Amino acid sequence: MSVHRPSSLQKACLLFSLAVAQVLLLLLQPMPAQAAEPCPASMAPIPGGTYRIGAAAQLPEEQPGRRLRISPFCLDRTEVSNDRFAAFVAATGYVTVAERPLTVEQFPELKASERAPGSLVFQPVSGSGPIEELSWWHWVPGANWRHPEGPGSDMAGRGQHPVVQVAYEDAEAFARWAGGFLPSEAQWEFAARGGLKDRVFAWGNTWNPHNANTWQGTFPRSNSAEDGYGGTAPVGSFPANEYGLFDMTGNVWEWTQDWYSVGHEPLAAGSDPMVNSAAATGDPRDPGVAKHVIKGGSFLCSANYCSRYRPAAREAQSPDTGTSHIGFRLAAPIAAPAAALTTALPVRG
Ligand SMILES: [Ca+2]
Repeated sequence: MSVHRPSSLQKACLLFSLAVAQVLLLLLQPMPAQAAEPCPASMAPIPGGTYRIGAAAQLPEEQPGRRLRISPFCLDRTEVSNDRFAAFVAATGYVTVAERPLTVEQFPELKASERAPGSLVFQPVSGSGPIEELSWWHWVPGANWRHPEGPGSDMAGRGQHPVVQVAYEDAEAFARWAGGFLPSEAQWEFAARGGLKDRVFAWGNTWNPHNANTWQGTFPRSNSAEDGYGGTAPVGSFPANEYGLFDMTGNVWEWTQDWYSVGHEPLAAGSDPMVNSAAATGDPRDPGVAKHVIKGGSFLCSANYCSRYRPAAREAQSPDTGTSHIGFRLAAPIAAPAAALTTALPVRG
């Protein structure tokens, strides 16, 4: 009986067919599901958790409030930069509050010559005499986000610096365009703490001027700029906290949604509270003006005057007033399940 032996050509064809079949099988395999990113690329996932807002042994307005629960959310890794704000303005034609003339309805006491658009600019105090409180702030016609210190200043070389001279409604308009929202004070402070429990600073309990852009020297006269910057710094110039957030301390103050009171009494208990009504809030230094909470301190915060370069620190700001040291960053809902994030990220609060 003869046995058919395959020729070399037949063997080669058989091997080729097997290889093709294997490739086809691989191609037909279902692809493993791609894990959805929890946040947009510019944002860090904040895992959520519980903490007590505020800080004992600090300023009166910071006294500890209730223990709060924060749900996971996303937060911009950096403050919104001039380049990012410029993209918004280019796309929408938006005109900021500081670029609009002052109306008779809003400021009936002003003469026509005093209604030119402008904003508040910090200027160091010279001389050695007594210093009147807040005398370092000057109304400068022509100051706006494109000219942060007035007509003689511009954006050259500052595309990555945080946008300033933005009023609250400017920040809200940007948020509507970009798809996000301004964080609440409770969210902001939780994120600034980076999972560290009851620490004075965003990195621990020991001050380090090289961890944030603040003021070194005697405010408001002399700034040695030991940290490398006398004014704003490009966003992300200093170390991030444990959640990957930059400049939660210093550089510029940041708008939050909450209305300001001295202390946290108006903040309700429970999850993700926010003081979202101006009723029964206020700043005793400026009665009758409802203000928003700003957080984080700025390049103007010094040990001798402000010292508000701490997560618990807070200030009040009139919503219609931008300055040369206030900016913002956005938050957004998180896409990933909370349980997965809690496993992936440190939660120590
Ligand atoms: Ca500085």
